[in-house]
Amino acid sequence: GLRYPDRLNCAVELLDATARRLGPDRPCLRMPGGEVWSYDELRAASDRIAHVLTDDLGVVPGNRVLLRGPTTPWLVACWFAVLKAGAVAVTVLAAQRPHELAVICDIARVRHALCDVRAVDDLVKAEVPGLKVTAFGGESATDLLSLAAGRPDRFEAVETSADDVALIAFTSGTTGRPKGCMHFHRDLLAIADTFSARVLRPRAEDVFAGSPPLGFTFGLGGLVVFPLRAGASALLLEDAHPDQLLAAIGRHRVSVVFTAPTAYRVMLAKLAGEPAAHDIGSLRRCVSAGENLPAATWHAWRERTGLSIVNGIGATEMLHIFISAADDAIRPGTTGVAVPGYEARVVDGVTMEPVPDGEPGLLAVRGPTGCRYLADERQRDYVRDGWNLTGDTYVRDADGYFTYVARADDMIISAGYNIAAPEVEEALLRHPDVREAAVVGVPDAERGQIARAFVVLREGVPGGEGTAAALREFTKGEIVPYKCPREIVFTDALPRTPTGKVQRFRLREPGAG
Ligand code: 3SK
Repeated sequence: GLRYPDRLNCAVELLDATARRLGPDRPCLRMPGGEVWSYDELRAASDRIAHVLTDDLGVVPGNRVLLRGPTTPWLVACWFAVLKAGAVAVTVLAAQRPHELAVICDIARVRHALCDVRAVDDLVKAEVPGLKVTAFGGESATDLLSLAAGRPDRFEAVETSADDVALIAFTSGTTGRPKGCMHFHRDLLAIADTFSARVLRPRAEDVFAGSPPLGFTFGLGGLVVFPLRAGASALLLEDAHPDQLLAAIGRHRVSVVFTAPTAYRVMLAKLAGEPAAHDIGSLRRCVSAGENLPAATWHAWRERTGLSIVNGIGATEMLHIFISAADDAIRPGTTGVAVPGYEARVVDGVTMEPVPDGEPGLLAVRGPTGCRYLADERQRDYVRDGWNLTGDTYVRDADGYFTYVARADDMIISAGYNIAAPEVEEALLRHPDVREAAVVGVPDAERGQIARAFVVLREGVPGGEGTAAALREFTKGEIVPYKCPREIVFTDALPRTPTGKVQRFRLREPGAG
C-alpha cells in the first residue's frame, strides 16, 4: 500500500522536493510562446504569492480559496501558494456562469478568490456575500502579482497533516446541484503514485499537454500533479481545442497527451485532411478519459499514429483514473483493469453483491482516494459498504477486464429489450461519415421507449432522409436490429458539460437537436 508521513504538504512534495531532488533549473511549465518556467521559478512564484495570501489577505489554514482562470503558469503558482498557506483550493472552470459560481461559493463557504483578471467579471456578477476577489495578471498596483513581486521568495509552508483537505473539486455530473468533492493532501500524491507511476510511467524528460482545464481533476492530474511528481514538464495551453493541441504537439515536442475520445476523433480528421501539416513523432503516450473510448477510435488512432491509447475511467469523486491499462495489457474496447492500489468489482445495485463475470451491473471501486462530498446527503448513495458507486454500468470478464456498458441511467428499454446507448453510438461511429453520435431513449406509445440518435456528420456530408436511411441500414449490419436507432436527428454539435461530457438529459427534451 501507499505510505505517507502524517505531516505532509503535497505542494512541498510535488514542487520543492522535486526541485531539490532533480535540480531547481529543470524545465517545469512551458508556455505556447516558448517561455519556460523552471521548477525553482514556479517555487519562488508560489512562495511569493503565499506571502501575500497570509500577510496581506489574511488567509489562514483551512480557509477555502477559489481559483479561477484559463490554464496559465500563474494559476498553477496560485494553486501551490494556497496549499503552502495551508488553505484549501476550490477549483472551478472558466466556463462556469455567475449563478453556478455563487452556488459553489455558498456550498464551500468560500471567502477568498484568486482570479485571472480576464475572468473577474463573472465572479463579481455572482455577488457572493463577503467574498474578497483578488485579481492576477493585470496592470494594477493591487494586482496579486504586483503585490507578490516585492515579497520574499521563500515561504515556510504550513505543515499540514496528510489527512487535511487540500482540494474541493466540484462536479455537477451532467445535471443537478453541484457537489463538492473533498480531497486530502495525501490523495494528490496517491493519484500520481498509482495511475501515473504504475500505468502511465512518465519519464523526467517527458513534455505533458492536454485539453482538460485545471478546474477538472483530469487536467489537474495530467498537467500539474503527474508531470511534477515525475520531474517532467507541462505545456499549458489556454486554448486547447484539438486543432491547437495537434499543432502544439509538433511545435513543443509533446510526448504525453491527455484528452477525451472526441478530441482524438477531431485530431484524426485533421491528420487525414492535412497529413503533411502535422508532426506528431514526439508523442509516446496518449491518455483518454472523460467518456467511453470506442474500440473504433482506438484502432483508427493506432492505425494512423502507431500509438496505443491508454484508456481510463476516472471521476471527480475519485480524483483521477482508477481503471486503465497500458502497452501490452491493453484490450481495445475495454477500459482496462483496476489500477494497482485500487479494487474494482461489478455489483448488484440492491444487494451490493458481485454479479457473475460477463453480466452487467454497477461499477464499485475502492482505493486510496474516494468520495467525500462536502455536506451533501448524496454521499450515502455514492459510498455504500465502503465501495464507491460511480453510476456506471460495467461488465467484468474472467481476466479482470472491465468493459463499459452505459451510465446507469443511459439504458434504454424498448419493447422489453435493454439497449445500452453507447453500443448504438459506437455502431454509428464506425460509419465513415459520422463524426459524433449520442443516443437517448425517448417515449414511444407502442414500445415504451425508442432509441433516438443525434448525429454530427463529417464536414460536407448532407443530412436528410437519404443519409438517415443509409445510417439505419448501416447499423443493422453492426448490431442486432432491435438496438438500431429508430430515429436519427442531424445536428451541428452535441450539448456538452464544461468538462466535455454529453448532456443526454438535454437530448431527451422534446424538440432537442
Ligand atoms: O470525470 C472524469 O471523467 C475523469 C476522468 C479522468 C480523471 C478524472 C476525472 C474527473
